[in-house]
Amino acid sequence: MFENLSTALQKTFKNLRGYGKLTEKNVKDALREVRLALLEADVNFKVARDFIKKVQEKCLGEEVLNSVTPGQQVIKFVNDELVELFGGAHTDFDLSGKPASIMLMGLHGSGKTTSAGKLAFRWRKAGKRVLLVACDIRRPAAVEQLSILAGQVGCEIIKPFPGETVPQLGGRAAKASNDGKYDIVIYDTGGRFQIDDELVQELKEFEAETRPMNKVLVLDAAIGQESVNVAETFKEAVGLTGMILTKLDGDARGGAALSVHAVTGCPVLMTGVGEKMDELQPFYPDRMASRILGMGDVVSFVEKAQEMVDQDEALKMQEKLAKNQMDLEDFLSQIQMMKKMGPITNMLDALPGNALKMDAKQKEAVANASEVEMRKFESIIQSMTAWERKNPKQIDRSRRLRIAKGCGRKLADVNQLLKRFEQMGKMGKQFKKMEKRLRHLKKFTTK
Ligand SMILES: Nc1nc2c(ncn2[C@@H]2O[C@H](COP(=O)(O)OP(=O)(O)O)[C@@H](O)[C@H]2O)c(=O)[nH]1
Ligand SMILES: [Mg+2]
Repeated sequence: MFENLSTALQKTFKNLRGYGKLTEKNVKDALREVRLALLEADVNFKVARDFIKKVQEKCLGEEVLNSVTPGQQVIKFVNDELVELFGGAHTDFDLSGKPASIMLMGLHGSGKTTSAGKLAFRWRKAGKRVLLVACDIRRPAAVEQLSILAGQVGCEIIKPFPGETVPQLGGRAAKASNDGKYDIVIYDTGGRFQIDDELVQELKEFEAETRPMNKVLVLDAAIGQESVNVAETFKEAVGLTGMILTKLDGDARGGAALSVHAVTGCPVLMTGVGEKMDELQPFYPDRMASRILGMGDVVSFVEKAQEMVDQDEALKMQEKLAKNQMDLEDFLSQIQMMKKMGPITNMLDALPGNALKMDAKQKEAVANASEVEMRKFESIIQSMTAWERKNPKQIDRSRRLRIAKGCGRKLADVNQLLKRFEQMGKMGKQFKKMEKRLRHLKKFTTK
C-alpha cells in the first residue's frame, strides 16, 4: 500500500530537490503535482485541498534556513504537514484503568476479531493479564474464532450464554472483569455489512453497560472513500477514542484511510499489516510520513540544521565573514557546529543530487579529509591563547612553534590552519553573492 503515492511524490521532489532557487511558480507546480498524487492515492479531496493550502502558506510565509536549499525546505514542509495529517504525535491506548477496557467495533470483515487477538498477543507478551469477550453473537463461527485465538495467545475468554443479548453479555463481562484478576479487557463486538440503526442502538446500549475507556474503530484500509463515512458515523453514534487501520499490507491505494484522522480528529493507534498475530504495529505519524515521502535523509538534514544552527548566530557570522572581521574563535565555533551536525558524508549526501559531481567514493574521501582537518584545526585553536585567537595575523613563528607543541601537531599544521583562515577572509566576495540570494529568497517568501 502507498507505493504509488510514494513513487509520485518522490518523482515530484526529485526535481525540486536540486533547485538552488525557487520561484512561486516552481512551488505552485510542485504542489499541484503533490495534490494530484494525493488524489490519485484516494486521499479525500477536501483533505488534499486543505493539505496543499497549508503547505503553500508555509512555503510563502516562512524564511528558508541558510544552510539548506529551498527545495529541501519545501520537502520538509510537506513532510511536516503529512505528519500533522496523520495525527501529529503517536497516541497509545489508555491503559490506566484497572482493568483497562477496550471496545472494538467496525463493519463485517474489517478485522475486529483478528485485531482483538493481536492486541491480546501483544499485551500478553508484555506480561499483562488479558480477558477477551466474544460479543459477536450473530455469526456462529465468530465466538469459536475468538476462542481459538484466546487459546493461541494464552488468555481467558468470556462467551455469550444462550439467549443473552449483546448488552447483557457486556454487563456481565464488565462485572466479571472487575475482580482484580485482569489488567486489560477487550470486547470484540459484532459488525454489519453496513451501519444500520439496529447496530447503532445495540452499540449504544453495549457502551452504556460496559463504559469502555477505549472505543476503537477497526477500519479496513482497502474500502476506499467509504472509510471516511464509516468513521464519521461510528464517531457520531458512540464516540471514538481511536482507530486501528487494517490490511495495510494489501495493494489498495489506501489514501482514504490516511484521511480518516483529518476528518474525524481521532488518532490512528495501530495498523494491521498481515493476518498473523504479530502483524500489528503501533502507528507513528512521523514514520508513516517519512515512509511515504521517502525523503528521510533530507528531512532529518533540515531538522538538524534547524536544531543546530542558531539563525541569528549564523547571520552574525556571515556578516563578520563578509566584513572580514571573523577571528579564530568564530572559526572554532563553526567547526564545532559542523561537528554537531553529524558525519560529513551525511551532509554531502543530503545536498542536492547534482550540486556535487562526485561518486560515493569521492564523497567519502572528501568527507574523511574534511573530518580529519576539522579535528586538527580544532585542537590547534584550542591550544591558542585568547589573544592569539583574536589576532591570528600577528601570530609569529615562535608562537606558532609553541602552539604546535601544545597540541602535539607540526608547525606545518599550524601554518596550514592560518593559511586556510586567511583564505576564508577572501571568501567575503562569495558571501556577498549568498546574501544577494538570501535577499531574493526573502522577497519571494514574504510575497
Ligand atoms: N492481510 C491482512 N488480513 C487481515 C488483517 N486483519 C484482518 N485480516 C483478515 O481479514 C479477515 C476478516 O477478519 P476478522 O478479524 O474476522 O474481521 P471481523 O469481521 O471484523 O471480526 C480475516 O481473513 C483476517 O485474517 C490485516 O491486517 N492484514
Ligand atoms: Mg469478528
